[in-house]
Amino acid sequence: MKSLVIATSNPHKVEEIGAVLGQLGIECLPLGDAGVPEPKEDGATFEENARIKARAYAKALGRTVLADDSGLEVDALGGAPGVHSAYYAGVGATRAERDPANNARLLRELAGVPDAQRTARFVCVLCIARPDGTIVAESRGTFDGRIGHAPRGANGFGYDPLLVLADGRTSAELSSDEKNARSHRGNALRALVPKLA
Ligand code: ITT
Repeated sequence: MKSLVIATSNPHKVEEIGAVLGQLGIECLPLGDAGVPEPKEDGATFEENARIKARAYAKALGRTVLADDSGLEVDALGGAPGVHSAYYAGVGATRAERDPANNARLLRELAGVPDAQRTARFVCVLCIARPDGTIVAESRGTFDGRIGHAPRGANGFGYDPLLVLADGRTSAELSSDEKNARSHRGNALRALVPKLA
């Protein structure tokens, strides 16, 4: 398999997936303006949602595609926002509006929670499906840290400015190469590629 359609509406995912898979010799193609309606992500797990997206886009495009379902699990919140990460605050028409609103809600929910109890992780589940719905490969990766007390850093997207890593930087203070080398998405991609052989 030398090229793959990345079935996501999120340009940051396309960039991160393309950087890692490009180094592994796989060309990544964005959805572009194919006009495929976004499927309803009503699964209870990242795995279910990744399969929903992979199958819907593969069927609509008639091509083998890679889908990514990801989010943030916060231990003090019982794993929330989890599969609801993208729309946690429930407001915002665009990603640029939703991300800061989601971060603000997360900080409100964790007000007064001490550092030791602010453990969290990003989770990424990847799924490759064929147009007939066959799942070709799946993988999962995680990225551990703690939720900070204020956003920090200008790189990345989503909750990156709030995930504080062991070295004290946030995920949004990593370069894209550093993030890809350590992240949930990078780890899931490196676990996926051997399954494609
Ligand atoms: P698609 O469903 O079209 O792929 P999406 O952005 O809506 O795009 P998800 O449903 O998987 O994707 O939601 C993932 C959310 O989790 C995303 O909006 C971010 O808020 C958060 N997230 C996922 N990966 C992240 C990362 O690497 N850094 C920061 N936040 C991340």
